[in-house]
Amino acid sequence: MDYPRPAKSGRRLPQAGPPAAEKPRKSPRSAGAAGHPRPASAVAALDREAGFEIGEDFTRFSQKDDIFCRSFWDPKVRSHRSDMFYETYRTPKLTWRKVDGFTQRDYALRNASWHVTDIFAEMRDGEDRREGFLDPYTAIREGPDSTLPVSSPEEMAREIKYAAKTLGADLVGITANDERWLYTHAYSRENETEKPQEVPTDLGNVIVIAQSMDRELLRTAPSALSGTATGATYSRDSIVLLAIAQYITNLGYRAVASMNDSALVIPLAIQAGLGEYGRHGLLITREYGPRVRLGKVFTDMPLAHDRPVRFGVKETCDICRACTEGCPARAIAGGEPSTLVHNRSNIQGIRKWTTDAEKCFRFWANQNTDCSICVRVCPYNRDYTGWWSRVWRWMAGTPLRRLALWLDRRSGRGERLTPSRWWHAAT
Ligand code: B12
Ligand code: SF4
Ligand code: SF4
Repeated sequence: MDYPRPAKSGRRLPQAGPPAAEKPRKSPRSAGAAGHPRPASAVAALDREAGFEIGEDFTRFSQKDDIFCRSFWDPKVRSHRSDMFYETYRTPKLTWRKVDGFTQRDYALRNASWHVTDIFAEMRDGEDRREGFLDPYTAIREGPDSTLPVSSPEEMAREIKYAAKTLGADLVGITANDERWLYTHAYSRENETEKPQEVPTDLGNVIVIAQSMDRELLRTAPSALSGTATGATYSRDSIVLLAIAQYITNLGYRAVASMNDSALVIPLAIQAGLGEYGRHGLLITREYGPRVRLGKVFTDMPLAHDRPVRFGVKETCDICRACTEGCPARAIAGGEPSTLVHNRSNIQGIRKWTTDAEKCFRFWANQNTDCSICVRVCPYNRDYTGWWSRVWRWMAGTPLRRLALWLDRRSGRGERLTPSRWWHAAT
């Protein structure tokens, strides 16, 4: 398919300082971006607030080792099934399965939902770039020569959040750029090797955004149809991230819009106060539970930072196993947080709940679409516009959480909606 070429105004990313790739991987004590070293005490305090337990053996992660990259270069992960999995996102011959939720119309809608984010991803693939997934976005016009003076980073933070929400972000938080979460290297699909990380090391702040995913579509997981929630939210994320980065650029500051590329976004989102970490390895927000997709904009604009939030998720996960039991691949931890690493697709040296990506991705490849069962079954996955959900969230933040979990199980909230019933609503 002939996707549009890069816009004439497409620019190079702002360059400054040595690329992060040149920095050593072991750097637990210097968590600031290189241009903005933060005192170790400030880093330790933020880690405590965020509930992070990071050991001396902490080692930064290279994107080459995430399971998607491995499914190209690592024969242990790549298979005929994984090639077929990717093929279903492209091929028009989608009628090979008659199972409800995996028919031609389900794949047709899923693939349509990915279309916008795919256009950006494929725009510069001739230059070994897969923007939004392996490389940050470059489709941003040059800014002016002058820079808007910022006298109050607090006011500017309020303003940028207001602007980001106006441009389509559902949730916005701000934190310091943290080298620990930057990938040591990006991944070159063309050469199947590491390539230098592009985010300039002197962009000291990160604006993290969350976009809510469609709850009704996710109720149909596992199905190709439910993948429409994934694709539609990636497409929205791409547009919103680019718009925020363009706004900052128009004010004379530097901004790098990044979706899945460049850095681990969950720890950044936790630091930015968007939510807490759950047993299933995902961010749980107060507003949408785990039903969000995340993105981030790195910038040198002076901005005040948010603080991590706590609303009882850790304590609820301690006694709930809905995701562990619901996962068909048995990929989700059932015990205490630990430093266990299942394989090279997990970051080392952090005590946390960790998912086995090989098992998870094998399930995806076998069923020929992504999976969101762990999001569907999580009791925090609710519609919080309803008063009962808000009462439920309050209960889950108190010693009444066992009762809250029992009520959730009884309600049938996390049960699967058959895809044909989802389609039925259209008629
Ligand atoms: C690769 C990837 C996957 C891979 C494998 C991960 C891997 N180990 O290779 C697989 C296929 C398993 C996967 C599955 C899913 N993913 Co995914 N995934 C990613 C991606 C692109 C990269 C993450 C990565 O490099 N992981 C490799 C290492 C670091 O993994 P790890 O050690 O197991 O660490 C994980 C967590 O523990 C956490 N984490 C990492 N470092 C630290 C540090 C601290 C202190 C803490 C507390 C947590 C934490 O983040 C990692 C997420 O994989 C991120 C986007 C991003 N750039 O962060 C999205 C992302 C994490 N995925 C996302 C989602 C929604 C899913 C799915 C629900 C699928 C779907 N339908 O969208 C499932 C859920 C599976 C699960 N229970 O985890 C969302 C999560 C949103 C949220 N609410 O948190 C993200 C952020 C994408 C996005 N743009 O929103 N994913
Ligand atoms: S996405 Fe599916 S297979 Fe992967 S961890 Fe979640 S429930 Fe398990
Ligand atoms: S399903 Fe239960 S254990 Fe899993 S993340 Fe949600 S609340 Fe925590």
